[in-house]
Amino acid sequence: MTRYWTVYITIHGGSIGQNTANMGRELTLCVIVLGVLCCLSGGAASGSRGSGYRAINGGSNCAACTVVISLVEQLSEIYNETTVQALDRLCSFLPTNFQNACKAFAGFVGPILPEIITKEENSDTICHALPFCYTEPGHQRCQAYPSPSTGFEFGVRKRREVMRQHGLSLEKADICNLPGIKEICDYIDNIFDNHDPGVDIDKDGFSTVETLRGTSWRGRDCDDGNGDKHAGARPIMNDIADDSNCNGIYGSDPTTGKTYEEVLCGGTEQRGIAVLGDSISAHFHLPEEWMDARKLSIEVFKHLPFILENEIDWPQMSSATGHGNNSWPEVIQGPIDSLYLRLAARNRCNHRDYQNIAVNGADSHGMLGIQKSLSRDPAKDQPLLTLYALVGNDVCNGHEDTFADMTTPAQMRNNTMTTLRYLDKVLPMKSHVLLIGLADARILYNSLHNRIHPLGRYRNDFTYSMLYDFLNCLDVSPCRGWLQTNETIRNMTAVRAAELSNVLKDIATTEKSAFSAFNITYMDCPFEQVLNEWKKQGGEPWQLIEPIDGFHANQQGQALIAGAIWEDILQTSPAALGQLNRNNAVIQKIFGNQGGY
Ligand SMILES: *[C@@H]1O[C@H](CO)[C@@H](O)[C@H](O)[C@H]1NC(C)=O
Ligand SMILES: *[C@@H]1O[C@H](CO)[C@@H](O)[C@H](O)[C@H]1NC(C)=O
Ligand SMILES: *[C@@H]1O[C@H](CO)[C@@H](O)[C@H](O)[C@H]1NC(C)=O
Ligand SMILES: *[C@@H]1O[C@H](CO)[C@@H](O)[C@H](O)[C@H]1NC(C)=O
Ligand SMILES: *[C@@H]1O[C@H](CO)[C@@H](O)[C@H](O)[C@H]1NC(C)=O
Ligand SMILES: *[C@@H]1O[C@H](CO)[C@@H](O)[C@H](O)[C@H]1NC(C)=O
Ligand SMILES: [Ca+2]
Ligand SMILES: [Ca+2]
Ligand SMILES: [Ca+2]
Repeated sequence: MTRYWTVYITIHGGSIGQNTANMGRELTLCVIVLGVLCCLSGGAASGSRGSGYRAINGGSNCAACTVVISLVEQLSEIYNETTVQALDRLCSFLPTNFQNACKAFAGFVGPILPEIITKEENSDTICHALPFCYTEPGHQRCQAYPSPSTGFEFGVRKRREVMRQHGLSLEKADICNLPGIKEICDYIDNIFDNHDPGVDIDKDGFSTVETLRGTSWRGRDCDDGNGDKHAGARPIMNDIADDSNCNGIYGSDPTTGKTYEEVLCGGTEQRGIAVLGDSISAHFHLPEEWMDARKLSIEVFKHLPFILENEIDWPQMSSATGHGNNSWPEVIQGPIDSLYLRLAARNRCNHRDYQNIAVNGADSHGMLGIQKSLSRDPAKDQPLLTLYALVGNDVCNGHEDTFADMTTPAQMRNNTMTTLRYLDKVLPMKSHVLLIGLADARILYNSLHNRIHPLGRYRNDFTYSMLYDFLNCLDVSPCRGWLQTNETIRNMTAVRAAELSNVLKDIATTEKSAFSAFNITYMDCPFEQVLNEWKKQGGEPWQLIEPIDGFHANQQGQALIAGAIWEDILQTSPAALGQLNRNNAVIQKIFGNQGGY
C-alpha cells in the first residue's frame, strides 16, 4: 500500500521530494526499454516461471540496448544530426518527470557516442562492446542484424578500445543495477507484481483512481470509505438514500414512494463480468509509435506514466472489460467492444460491474495466486459471469529445452480444478464460468514471419523472423514455442496446446455437477475464428495482431473477440447473460450516464 502510494505520487508529480529525485535518475533508459525488460520477456510478474530460469547472453538488457541504439541511429539519420543530438532529441520527447533521467544518461554516454556509433556498424557490435550483450560459454552469439562488412569482432574490439580510453567499465552490464536505476526497476517491478488496487482505502478491491489496478480494471468505487459499497453489491436497503452498488441508481420515485432499485432493477437478474486471464485479456499493447523512429514525438510519450501504471495493459479497452471512450488516440487506435459493454447494454443495472483479473504472463500455475484478488462475496454480491482465459502461457513457459517446462495435461487439470473449487467458494449462486481453450498460435508465424517489424521500418532491415531468432537466442521470448522459426517446434507446441485445451473441454463436461455456485461451459480460443472471419471479409491476419510483439490481439482484434465470445454464450448458455431489462430506457432517462466510469 505505502509503496504504491509512493509510486503514484511520484509519477503524478506530488510532493515527496527525495523519492522524486531518486526516481528521476536515468529512469528513461529503463522506461524506453521497459517493453523489453518487463514484457517481451513474458511478464515474469505472474511468478510462475521456475526460479531456475535465467536469461542468457545478456537477456533483456541486450534486447533493450539493441532497441535504444537502433532508434538513436535511425533518428540521427532521419534528422541529419549527430548521435548525441539524436539522443537529446529522444530525451526531449519524454514527459518532464522523465526527462532529467534521460539527460543524465545522455551525459553519461554522450562523450563516447560519436566514436562508438558509426555508419558502418550496427547496434549489435555496440551493445556487445558496452557490454549489455555477451556470449556465454556453450551458447551462440546473439545478433539482431547481420554482421557488419568489416567483421563483428573487429567492430566490438574497436569500441572497447574507445571505452577503455574513456575509463569506462567493460564488465557485464545489467541496466537495472546501474546506480540510480535499481530503485526505479524495483518500483516498476512492484507495480507489475501487485494485482490488488494500489489506492483502495476501504479494502473492498475497488478504487477511485484509474491506474494501479484501479478503475481501468474494476468498476469505480462510489464510496471508498465503506467496504460494503462497491460495484456488484446487492443494494443495501434498495439504495433508498444513496448508491451502494455503484450503478448510479438510487433514491425513490416521489409519486409511488418505491425505490428505483426495486422498480427498475428488481428481478432483472443483475450480474457482473470478471476475467481471470493473461496478457491477452489484460490487453497488452506496447505502442508501435515507440519503436518506429519516424513516429517518435512528444505526443506518443505523453501518456507514459499512465501506461506504466497500467502495466502496459489496456483493460479499459479490452474484450472482457472495455468501457468508456478512447482518451489515448496517439498510441492506440480501433473500435471498443466488450462483454461488459454488452452486459451493461442488456441491463443498465449492471453498470460498472466489471473486474479484470488478468496479469501479463499468467498461466494456470500463476492463477492460483492471482485469483485471490478477485473481489466477490457469495452472500452479498450479484452473480458473476467469469471467464477463465489462459490462452497461451502454459505452453510458453519453455526455455532452451522447449518441452520440459510446459504445463502437462495432469497439471492443467489439477490447477484448473483448484481454481474452480476456489471460485465455488467465492462466487454467488447462479454465476457462470466459461473456460476458454488455448490458442493454436501457429497463425502468428504464418502471418508475420516475412513482414518488417516496426523497429526495421525505416531501413527495411528487421523482420519478425529475425526478432524471433534474436529473442530466442537471448531466451527472453514471450513465447518460444510459437515465436519460432523452427516448424517442428511450432508443431510440437500446437500439440501440447491442443492437449491442454482438451483438459478444459473435458472438465466442462465431466465436472458439470461438481460445483454449486455456477455452471461451466467451454469454448475454443476465439482468436482463430475471428481471424478466419476477418480473412473472409478481405482482411489480412496481421491487421489484428499487435505489431511490436507479434503475439497479442490488437484493438480491432479485441473488439472482434468480444463479439465472438458473446455469440458463443448466447448460443450455448444464454441464462449466463441474464434477461434484457425492459426498464433500460427509463433508467437512462432518469439517471443519464449513471455516474460514468
Ligand atoms: C546534413 O548536415 C550536414 C552538416 O550540417 C550538411 O552538410 C548536409 O548537407 C546535410 N545533409 C542533408 C541531406 O541535409
Ligand atoms: C464517449 O464520447 C461520446 C461522444 O463524445 C459521449 O457522448 C459519451 O458520453 C462518452 N462516453 C463515456 C462513457 O464517456
Ligand atoms: C494439485 O495442485 C495443488 C495446488 O497447487 C497442489 O498442492 C497439489 O500438490 C497438486 N496435486 C497434484 C497431484 O499435482
Ligand atoms: C445451469 O444449467 C442448467 C442446465 O442446463 C440450466 O437449467 C440453468 O438455467 C443454468 N443456470 C444458470 C444460472 O445459468
Ligand atoms: C527444429 O527443432 C527440432 C526439435 O528441437 C530439432 O530436432 C531440429 O534440428 C530443428 N531444426 C532446425 C532446422 O534447427
Ligand atoms: C507441421 O504441421 C503442419 C500441419 O499439421 C503440417 O502440414 C506440417 O507438415 C508439419 N511440419 C513439420 C515440420 O512437422
Ligand atoms: Ca475501495
Ligand atoms: Ca467501497
Ligand atoms: Ca444502486
